Amino acid sequence: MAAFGFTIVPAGDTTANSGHLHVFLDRDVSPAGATIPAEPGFIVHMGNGADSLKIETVAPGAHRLIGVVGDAKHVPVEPALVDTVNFFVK
Ligand SMILES: [Cu+2]
Repeated sequence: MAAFGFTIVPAGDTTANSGHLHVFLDRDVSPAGATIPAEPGFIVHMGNGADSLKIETVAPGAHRLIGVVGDAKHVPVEPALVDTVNFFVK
């Protein structure tokens, strides 16, 4: 994932216009204004400031992956920075 006009930083960093990435795999995005939950393999906090993630436990079939930027406290930034990819695993 890439961000433009926004800086990807580790969780806890309160620099303006920054945040860290979250991945929702086959899960709906959690409500705006609320802390993003964690669910291993399905809702992942990339709290180390990474911009890529490897998930090796995805079952064959159709999937939806949603990337969400959260702030230092794991709450989605506003306005929301979200993107969705649908993909198929053979
Ligand atoms: Cu987080």
